[in-house]
Amino acid sequence: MLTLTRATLREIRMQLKAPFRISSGEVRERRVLLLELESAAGARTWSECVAFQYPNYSPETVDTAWLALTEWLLPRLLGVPLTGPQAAHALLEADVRGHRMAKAALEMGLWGLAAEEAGIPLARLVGGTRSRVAAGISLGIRSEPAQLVEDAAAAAAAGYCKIKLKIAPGADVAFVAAVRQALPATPLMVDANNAYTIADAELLAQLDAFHLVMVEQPLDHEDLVRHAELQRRMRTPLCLDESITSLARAEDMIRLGSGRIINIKPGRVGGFTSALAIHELCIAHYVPVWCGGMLETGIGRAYNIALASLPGFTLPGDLSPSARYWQRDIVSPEWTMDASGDVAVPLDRPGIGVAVDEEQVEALTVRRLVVTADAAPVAVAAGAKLS
Ligand code: OSB
Ligand code: MG
Repeated sequence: MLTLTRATLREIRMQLKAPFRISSGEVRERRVLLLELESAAGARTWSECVAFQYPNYSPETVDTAWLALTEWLLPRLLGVPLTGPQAAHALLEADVRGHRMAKAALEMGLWGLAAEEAGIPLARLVGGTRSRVAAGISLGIRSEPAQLVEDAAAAAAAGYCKIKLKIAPGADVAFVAAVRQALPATPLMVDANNAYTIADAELLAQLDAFHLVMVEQPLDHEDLVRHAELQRRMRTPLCLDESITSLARAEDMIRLGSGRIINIKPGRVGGFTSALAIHELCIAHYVPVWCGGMLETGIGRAYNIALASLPGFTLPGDLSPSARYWQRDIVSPEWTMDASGDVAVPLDRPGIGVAVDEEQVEALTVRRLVVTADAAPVAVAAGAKLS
């Protein structure tokens, strides 16, 4: 039995090495919600919520996740014996709509905790089969094509297996053309983060000329129907990110033909149980998947790397190492990549595979809250009104 007895929520702030721009905004400093979890058996681990400061990627934010975790999610799991981490998903879904990033932070942490308790690597617990995973890089929007070419050339030289270019109206076809000309043979893709509408179909179809591996989430963050129409009008595979928030949405995508590839971010779909189900579905339908990123610290990356070691993750993930975003990461060892663009899956140590630099975390903490099983009955009673 896996019983969560204590959770510590923290918000830390970390400065990115360089501002990261997507179509809906720019991040300079990352506010990150971390969880530290303890079990009745005395195991302890860390997990991370992928929500950003502003609701410009999904409706959730650091502050809504903090609220959801403390008010509704932690109270229903603290002190409750679980047959295993896979039992948490249904409990977190019951009568709480949405808040998937908050749910995922807790649910994934339970997988980390179970791996600690079992004394096995997280990658093994989830069914991973690879010892190395291929890393791609995501390059933010720049004001001039020449700057993007410079970034992309450096990424190719560093060995990245796939280069993703963020695009937006005014920073699209000419930018992609310049990079393709400079790097004729590099696997390239673009990610629009919802910056277009179906009225832009002709412009988007111009991207077919650049032999891209895929075009990620060009249309609305909740859309499936218009993506299906766009996919019919383009040769390049569409990949959905924001629109896939659950197994049901993945089934809808496949049924409607809204895309041919899925970016699985476990933190976006409610956690590992949901991510594993989507992975299975995609294997059954020959839909390639890859693991996306959310500018995580080394804690969040540990979960992504464990997931990416599963057999259906056949495309390089946004798994760039610690030094890509951080002067100093909060894990040791920091995540690194070899010259062929591979990240080693830490199969030589139990749990999430890296140690958390707790002194550093403490120094970066701006708020902290401890919730224990003893305190839970109050909140459980409040929640009980719902059932
Ligand atoms: O859509 O994948 C995205 C960063 C911020 C917001 C959205 C996205 C991204 C990334 C980052 O592409 C990838 C990474 O974490 O390395
Ligand atoms: Mg994306």
